[in-house]
Amino acid sequence: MTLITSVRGRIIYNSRGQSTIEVDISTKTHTGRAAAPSGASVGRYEAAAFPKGGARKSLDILEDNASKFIGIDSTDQKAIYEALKTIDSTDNYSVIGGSTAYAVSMASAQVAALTQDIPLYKSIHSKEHYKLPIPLGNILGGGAHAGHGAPDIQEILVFTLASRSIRDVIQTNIDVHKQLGVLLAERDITFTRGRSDEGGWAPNMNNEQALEISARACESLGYTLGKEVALGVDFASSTQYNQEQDRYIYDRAGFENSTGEQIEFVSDIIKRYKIKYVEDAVHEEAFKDMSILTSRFPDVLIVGDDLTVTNYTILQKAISDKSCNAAILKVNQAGSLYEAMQFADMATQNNIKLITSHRSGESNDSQIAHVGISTDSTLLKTGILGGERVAKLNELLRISGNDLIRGLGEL
Ligand code: 2PG
Ligand code: MG
Repeated sequence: MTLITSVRGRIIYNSRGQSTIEVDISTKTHTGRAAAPSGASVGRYEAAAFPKGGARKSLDILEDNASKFIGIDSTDQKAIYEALKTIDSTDNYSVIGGSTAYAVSMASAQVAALTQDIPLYKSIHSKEHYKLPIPLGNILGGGAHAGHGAPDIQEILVFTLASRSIRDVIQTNIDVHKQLGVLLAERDITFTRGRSDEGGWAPNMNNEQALEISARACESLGYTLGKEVALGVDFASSTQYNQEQDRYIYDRAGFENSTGEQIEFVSDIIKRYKIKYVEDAVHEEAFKDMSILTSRFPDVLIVGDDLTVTNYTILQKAISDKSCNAAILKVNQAGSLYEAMQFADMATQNNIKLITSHRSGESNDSQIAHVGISTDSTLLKTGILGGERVAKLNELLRISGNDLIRGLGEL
């Protein structure tokens, strides 16, 4: 039976050494477990990770209210969401914390799958055919994910446009990352092989140099940019945006952009490096500015992350403003899995491609690989190296051995 019989939480560490919440949820026969990830570049309107009082306070509230989940059917994510709402009626989980909402709902989805003896992706969303998302690798990190001296832009990413298997795709991303490491070491004998939070290299260089050497890494492996492989960029522009001055300030590179200049700056990078994926190219409230890029580059994934924060209502605004043609799906931005799935449905109905994503502070869990499959996500954004990043990639490999799944997702 899939009814919940117990809920237990604890505080553990994430990949950055910060405290986070892990929850075990049991049925009579099985236990599901999930730990919440956390971001460094956090959108203003995403669920609050923790209440005032941090992880300890969040756990205390969960323990006081554990009985509210007992007897709920673990397959019923709506009921889990409603139980969370009886504890916290705020619209950003500022009472119980989005981390606890995440861990409770994901652990319950996990135990539902285990108890029914079906894969998690099927338990999250039952349908006839499933496609695997294409892994989006992080080859070079800066911004809020790396130290002083690294580029201002947060992530340079790589993904394949023409591969035969999920193993090929993962291997290609790893090869490009490795080749980039070789080129960085050749260029600078003081390069320490330091890496950013998600495993991409964190070299001492500016944006232009970082883009140029990343392009060279792909080309020196024999790839034509925009053909077999493509580069992507997560500008995480809210990190650079200064609201008072209404300017984007690039400290490392030593320049500032007005809104118009930012749009031309991004456009120029897209053209020069044949970029196919651009995330948060302008700040998180610049819906109209994003729409300029979306109409200018119909063949590029123009992606909202801090812009759309896995929030159903905000996505509606982005859709009506035509701000993006793709959106990041991070369950912990929404809080519960139920809300994240509402967001995914709305995106799909409106032709917005989905990119299921990790956070820069991660656990070793692999549930997001299943979320990516169940939501028919085009890409799975999950860093590159480090146990917590590879955990998600390895899960895709395990699943791809399953006869029920064929083919790669198409862009
Ligand atoms: C992002 C994410 C993941 P963070 O901005 O897309 O790469 O970073 O988890 O720090 O918000
Ligand atoms: Mg982002």
